[in-house]
Amino acid sequence: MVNKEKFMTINDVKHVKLVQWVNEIAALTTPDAIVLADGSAAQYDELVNECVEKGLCVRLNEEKKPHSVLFNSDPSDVARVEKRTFIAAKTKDEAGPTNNWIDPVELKKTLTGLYSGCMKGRTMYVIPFSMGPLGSPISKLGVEITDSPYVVINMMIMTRVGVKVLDLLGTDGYFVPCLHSVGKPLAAGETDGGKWPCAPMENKYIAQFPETREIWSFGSGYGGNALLGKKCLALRIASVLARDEGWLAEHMLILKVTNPEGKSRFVTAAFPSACGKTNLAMLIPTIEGWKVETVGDDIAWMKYGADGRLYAINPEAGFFGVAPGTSAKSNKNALIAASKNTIFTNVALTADKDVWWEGIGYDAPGPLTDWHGNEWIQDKSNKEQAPAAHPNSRFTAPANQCPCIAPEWEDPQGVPVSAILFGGRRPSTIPLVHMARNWNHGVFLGSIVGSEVTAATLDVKAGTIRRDPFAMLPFCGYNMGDYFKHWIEVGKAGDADKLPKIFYVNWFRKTAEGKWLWPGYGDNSRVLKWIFECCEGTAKTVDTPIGIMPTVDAIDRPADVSEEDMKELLKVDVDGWLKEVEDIRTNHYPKFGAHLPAELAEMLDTLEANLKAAKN
Ligand code: O2Y
Ligand code: MN
Repeated sequence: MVNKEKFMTINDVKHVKLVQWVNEIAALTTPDAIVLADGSAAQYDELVNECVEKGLCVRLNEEKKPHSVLFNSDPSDVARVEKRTFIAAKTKDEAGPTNNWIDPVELKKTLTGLYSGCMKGRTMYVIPFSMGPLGSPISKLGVEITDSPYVVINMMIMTRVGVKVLDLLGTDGYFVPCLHSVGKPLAAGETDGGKWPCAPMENKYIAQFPETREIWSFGSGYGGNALLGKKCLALRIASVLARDEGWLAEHMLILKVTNPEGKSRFVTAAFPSACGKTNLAMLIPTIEGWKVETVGDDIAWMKYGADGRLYAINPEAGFFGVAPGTSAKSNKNALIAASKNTIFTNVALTADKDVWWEGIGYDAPGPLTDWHGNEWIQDKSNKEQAPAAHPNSRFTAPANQCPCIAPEWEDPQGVPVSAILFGGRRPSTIPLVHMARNWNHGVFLGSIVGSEVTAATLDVKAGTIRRDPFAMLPFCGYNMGDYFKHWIEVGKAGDADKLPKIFYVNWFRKTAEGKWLWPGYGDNSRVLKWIFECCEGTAKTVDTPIGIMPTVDAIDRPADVSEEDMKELLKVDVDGWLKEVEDIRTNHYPKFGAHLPAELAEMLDTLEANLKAAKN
């Protein structure tokens, strides 16, 4: 039991509405105790100790992973649950064609029933948090109520938590209320018995109420479903705030590129989940003299500064990175960031209490305990062997532990953005890089982002493009057609010369035989260099039917990429693009109906006309 005497309590809170809300939720959920998360290291340690004592996590080897723990979740609670995620706007039309919608009144009724008595036998934690540097004009404050100590300690890494946030809130400051429960009340004398508590899938709800700017999450204790500052607030609710207040809340990494002369530029980039955003944000350049540093790996909030440029902040304070595939080769900086003070979830445990996962870069050092808690012995001859770490296993690591964190990463004013990148996994058609002619053309490129479906699933044929506009498909809190319009409006509000240039990149091109054409990882710095030069006005470029492209000698070629490969990577595949136009015209844009901005329909017509002219 957390010793409440040591810490500030809810009775010390001066914010009248906050206290009222806490009391209301306590009356509904009937917890055994209420604890205020004050943000102190002592409270973090006490919560971790409590979890260790209850068998909910394992303390790792103090020499190999100091001050770190490993949690295993329930097998039904391992990732964001998009089918159980709802935008409860007043009308279905406001939620749009890409979101699950439920009437907010109906949903609140259902959830109030589920929340009733749901914290029985548990402690209710009240977490005041800031998304973004404390006091930044771009930051937003939230308060999460949760019955999960796992959520509290993760929020303490991922956001800025505690007394300083209460000071900023004062007696009546605005906060986004975020309500969370794992949905597993305990009967008198019952314990979790060392098992991750959560509710069955049909009772999981990740609900956003855009009109009232509320988040109600029930039944899942995992990641984006439960750490409500991240996807729920910083993207779904923030996208609504951004629309109404004239800024951008985006699923984007932020990085800083510095050239050999010491000039720096900041770049943001949006890729669908699982396209290597964390790796790009932390890449180690393979070109002499260039440097890349990280501001953020997942979310960017961008607002106009007094000088008319767009400034970005990373609203988060940590990385919730996917573990499998993270190795010294793919992302050494992430491994170092997660080498201490880290919470691991669903990775495998070695005999000496270190962590291991598939793609860590070395074989399992003897028998392991897999993420289910069973003994696991690596059998490389068995291609069907179930993985030791869940494919969506995670590390939660403080951002300031990343060796390449940019000195400006917590600048309350944000960093001035020179370039915005969009990309997806496209084995064919989309070239390695091309630049939009102007802002609206860039918005068009963002709106058509997608990845090719590689293996046939029940509902989609292999080879189909699954569109994920702006990589925001699961994260836009309102009608995606209106969101496109908002991007166009933001462009109109700026001075064309000061707006970031927009690029479409594709690291995932393959030959007909399925061989990668581009090595990716650190070699992506070569593309960043061309993008940097475009911003400087010194790049070698050629105007093409699809936009502005590098000449074939404009990008420094890695030793293992032939000139032929480079030509292929930078070719305009006119027939492939005409198919792309057809797919956008028939399958993608019609979804948005009258909400599709005319500017984007015109861009599609222009692209088609350009391609047809090039063909004739
Ligand atoms: O499965 C989850 O709950 C995590 S999803 C996630 C985590 C960190 C960064 N991005 C994502 C994502 O799905 O985009
Ligand atoms: Mn993400």
